[in-house]
Amino acid sequence: MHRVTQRVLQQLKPQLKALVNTSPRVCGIHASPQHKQQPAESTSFALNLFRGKVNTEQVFPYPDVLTEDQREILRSLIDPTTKFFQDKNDALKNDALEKIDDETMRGLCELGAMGIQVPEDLGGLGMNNTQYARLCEIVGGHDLGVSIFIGAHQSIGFKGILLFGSPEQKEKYLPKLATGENVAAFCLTEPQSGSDASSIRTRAVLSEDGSHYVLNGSKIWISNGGFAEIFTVFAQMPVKDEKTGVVKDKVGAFIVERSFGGVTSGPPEKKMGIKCSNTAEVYFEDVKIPKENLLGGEGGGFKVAMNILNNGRFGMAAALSGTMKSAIYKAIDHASQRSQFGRKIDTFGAIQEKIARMVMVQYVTESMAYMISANMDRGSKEFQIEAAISKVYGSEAAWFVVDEAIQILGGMGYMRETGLEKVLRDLRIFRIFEGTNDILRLFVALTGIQYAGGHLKGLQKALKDPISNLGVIVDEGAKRAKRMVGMSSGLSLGNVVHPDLQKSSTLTTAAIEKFGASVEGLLIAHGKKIIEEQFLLNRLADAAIDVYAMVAVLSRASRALTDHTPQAEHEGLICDTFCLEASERIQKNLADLSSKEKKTFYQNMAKISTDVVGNEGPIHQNPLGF
Ligand code: MYA
Repeated sequence: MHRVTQRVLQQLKPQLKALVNTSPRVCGIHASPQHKQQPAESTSFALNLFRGKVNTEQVFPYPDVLTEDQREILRSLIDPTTKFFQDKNDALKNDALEKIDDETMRGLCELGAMGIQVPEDLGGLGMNNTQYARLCEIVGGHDLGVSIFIGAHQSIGFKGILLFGSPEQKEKYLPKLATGENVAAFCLTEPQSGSDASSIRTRAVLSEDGSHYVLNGSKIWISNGGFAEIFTVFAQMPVKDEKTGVVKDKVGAFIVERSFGGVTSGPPEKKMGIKCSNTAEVYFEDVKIPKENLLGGEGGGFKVAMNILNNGRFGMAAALSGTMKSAIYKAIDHASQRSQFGRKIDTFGAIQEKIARMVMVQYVTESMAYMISANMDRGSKEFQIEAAISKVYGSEAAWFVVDEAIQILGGMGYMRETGLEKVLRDLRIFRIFEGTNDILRLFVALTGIQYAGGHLKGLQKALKDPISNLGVIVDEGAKRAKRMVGMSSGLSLGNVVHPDLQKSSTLTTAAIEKFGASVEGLLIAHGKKIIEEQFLLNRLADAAIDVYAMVAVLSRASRALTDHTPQAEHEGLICDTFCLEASERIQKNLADLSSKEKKTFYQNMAKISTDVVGNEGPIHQNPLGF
């Protein structure tokens, strides 16, 4: 073994020791089971990022999964769907009336919009995730309130039946759900249980004769909760551990019909936005659920819930990329018509910077959404980190884009009739529901750290038996030795990125190397205590989001350039411009992880907050002193 490599590994030994006790359970949030001990190699690009590794399988070349037939079917639906939303659905009227009228509901059902992914033999359109994403984009571009109605129904309401249902359950429920004869809702959140989803108190107990469960409890903020007929309900249930015989409560998932009796709903909630969608409390009082309506097995409900949410999140990114596109059209239309100071305002740098940034983040969101949907369609099971990233990125990008569109339109943007005011109100909830962006950032950072930590533990084991593990040790040692002398460890995307984008490619690989080294640095510095370092975890998550964004646009723009599409040059420009800015943000976020000044800053922030909370309000007085 090379001398430098040997020395580096000797230095690393005690640091790796600190990782041995890293608990898999981190702040409630912990990684998937395969990542608990010695994690398997993952195909997820985002997970590997935490090891400073590039796995291009999911990201290069930019995936294209549609067959000619699927493309044709989708094309045939785009015009009628767009026309329906332009001619038949009045988003501002829905917002004012706080409901979707019966005719619009009927129209949506006739379009097949209630069963987009239900197999054709069960009455749906049989679309895959990519086709679904394209339709979500149209809905999101016209009316986010309606998108919640149909999204709560199929993206989460009956998704559990699609993903985990038995053939009998599917046959029984999906046909009426696909046509919209029955509407579905997803019942997880409770008054005491929001982000901490496993702390729900609603309970289901098996009847004495074992024929049914008896469900009691209540749920809040349930989309479609006021009128849904079919509910996917999460509840605690007693489950006996086969090994120990100990009975413990675990979450179960149940298909509940309103017609079972004992199911009631509260009045529609008054909300800031998405007003035409119904949100209500749902109460369950001694509801008798047939035993066969359990989903995902006894105590398997938490996994069902997480998988439903993981599966639906890319749809939100797709819908929001449609929302952003509509807002961009409005902003451009105004900026190119409006003259001030003797010039069209789109010729001013201040407006150009806004428009360019709006277009870039829309491009990023769209690139992520279709990359994830394609991987899901290719059968990948490892997309939860990417899906969470797309939800966080898309919801923040859309807020930014619509806010800037309002700014470009000035006074006009603030007027209700322009329609943007409604969209901004609608958008606010997207950073809160389906997993708050705050909890999803922690989820991304901690799941990734745990995966990387598992592999470092593997390295530590290898160091105990260097002879049998020489290959691993030499590779890892060489990587670290190069890093220590400021050299690249040899990562390259050169063979998959188009030659015109080499500069962005180099920025991306540099960011990935720095990212991997930063994760290792965090683990070595904090060990299992990293779970308490939320100031750091947030910055790490932001860097991960930016790296994934860079890779998504690099891949998409490379494909455009390789295929010589008419838009390729423009896409290359977007890609290079975005990567330049994103790499600067990443460098800053990663530098902040180990900066002494920043440490003081985090401590100050924690103290200000603790002081103010302790004082039950701001401590400083008005400058006048009274
Ligand atoms: S619905 C309500 C949404 N609510 C939430 O999203 C709740 C957020 N909370 C959580 O996700 C969890 O509680 C967190 C962890 C993440 C905080 N994938 O001990 P644990 C596994 C796979 O860490 P906790 C709404 O808003 C984990 O590996 N597995 O868990 C609708 C472990 O497994 P094992 C996961 O601390 C709005 C086990 O679970 C995941 O309790 C309407 C326990 O882990 C995961 N993600 O929680 C929207 N997380 O035990 C309408 C954990 O085997 C739709 N695990 O090791 C709109 C759509 C618009 C588009 C449509 C247009 C048409």
